[in-house]
Amino acid sequence: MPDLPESLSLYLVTDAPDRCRLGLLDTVVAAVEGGVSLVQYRTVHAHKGAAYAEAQALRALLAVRRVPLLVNDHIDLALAVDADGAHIGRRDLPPQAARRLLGPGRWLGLSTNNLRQLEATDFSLLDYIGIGPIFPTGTKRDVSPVVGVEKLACLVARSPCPVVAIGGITLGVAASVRAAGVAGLAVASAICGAVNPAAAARALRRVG
Ligand code: TZP
Ligand code: MG
Repeated sequence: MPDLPESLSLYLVTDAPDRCRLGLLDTVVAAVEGGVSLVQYRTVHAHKGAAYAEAQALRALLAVRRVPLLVNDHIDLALAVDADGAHIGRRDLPPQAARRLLGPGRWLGLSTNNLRQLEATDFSLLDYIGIGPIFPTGTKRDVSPVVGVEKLACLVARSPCPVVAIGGITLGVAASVRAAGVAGLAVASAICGAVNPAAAARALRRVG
């Protein structure tokens, strides 16, 4: 698999299947064809068996394309499908517990919204952080306050590890977000909700 931060460059966060115009798996295949460099499987499934089956299908299709897979929130699912790592938020398992379960060989990312959180972070446990929401988003409920690109640039400058920006990122704002110095753009609806996810990914990939 490629290294971080190269893999972070265009980071696809999977949206709910009914928000993926082509369905989840075909959307991911098209997005990878367009240049997505990593996929985070994010699900709000209450049914863990169904989530496991989806994650396994993603693992299989991404492995042959040599694109890393991360699992959002669920460390058990990440281990069960032999994912490349996991992404956790501030209401998930704490980073120390997540790292203990994942071991040293998988990537771990943590959501971060502000300087207070950044300063309290033990970066020795992490491979990257996700900062957001940069702009308003309709994809996730209960998001933290909007960060904006100026504050993003300040947080990037203070982060000892690579940063992906997330939340409301579309083609129209991609250049301004890249200019903040991030390692990558994390995108859900701008790719999953596109009529042509491959073209949407290709256009985002060309920016920066
Ligand atoms: N975390 C912060 S914003 C967000 C997540 C999972 C949703 C990103 O989705 P979109 O559609 O790219 O705004
Ligand atoms: Mg979470």
